[in-house]
Amino acid sequence: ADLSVDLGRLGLANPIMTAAGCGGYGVELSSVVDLSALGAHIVKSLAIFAHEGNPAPRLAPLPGGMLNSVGLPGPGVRAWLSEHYPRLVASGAVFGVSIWGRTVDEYAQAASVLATGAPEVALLELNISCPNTEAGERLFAHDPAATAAIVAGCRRVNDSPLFVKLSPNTDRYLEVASAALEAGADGLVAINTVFGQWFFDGRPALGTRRGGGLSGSQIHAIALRIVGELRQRFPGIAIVGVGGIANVDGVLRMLLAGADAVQVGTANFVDPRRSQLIVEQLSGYLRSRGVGVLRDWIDRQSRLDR
Ligand code: RRO
Repeated sequence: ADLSVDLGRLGLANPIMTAAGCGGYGVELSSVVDLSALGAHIVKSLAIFAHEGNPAPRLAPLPGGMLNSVGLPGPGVRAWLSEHYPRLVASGAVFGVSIWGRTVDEYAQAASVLATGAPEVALLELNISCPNTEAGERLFAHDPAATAAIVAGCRRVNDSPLFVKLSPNTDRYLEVASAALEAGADGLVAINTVFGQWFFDGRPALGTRRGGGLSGSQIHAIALRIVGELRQRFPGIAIVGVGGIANVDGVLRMLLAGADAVQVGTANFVDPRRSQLIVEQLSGYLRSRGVGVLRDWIDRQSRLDR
């Protein structure tokens, strides 16, 4: 089947991507996953500097999902460029890079290093919504003006398609999305993890007391709702849906909610081959129904919905 999708000026062979942070830097997966079979692989958030991340434990399993306070560890964009980028290019994968910073300028610096050093990067995901930063509640994703400044700063130095990853932990995500698009973003990714905490015997499950990000099936309905709201508000804009997608049913739900493509996150922690399996499931689903083109199926179902 033809599974191709268009995300504005970015075309993908199929709508399934790995979610940032859920497949490392790609090379870790390449012994068990054919990265080139994915719509795209998204590299874990990188900053202009190397960063250690949070104290252990950083992950706590929950029924149907998990809680994380990983805290943005990473080698920094320059080390990634020399250590990982060449191998990712050689894998034949289409890949994007997620970036983050403590200031507007740090986002632009990371985007600038990638613009010169990494021409094969298919998209940049601006991660303004990690719940595990020191900024705590004062995330960029809660602030339309800061978001616009980050997008404009990156846009100035980098021509790649820019996607902004929105937070479910604010009621301002529509305003933030609007500011991002006005400042030159190509599309939106929704959602990052839902801020939460979990206790065992009165002790926090994570090494950080304040809590962390909840992911997996428990946030699926929230992600579907926010993607639906974004689609209504921004009809022609590229939207990537992420949150609790673990199989083809989740993909179809998300596409019908209005996403143009999806990302698979937590399910990859259970089985690193999950994203690739879902591509195969999607093919099989369409084949068994005699559908040759995914986009035709989406159009037809969306009409039935109305
Ligand atoms: O590294 C993390 O703790 C992390 C990030 Br960058 C993110 O965007 N979302 C998340 O749940 N964890």
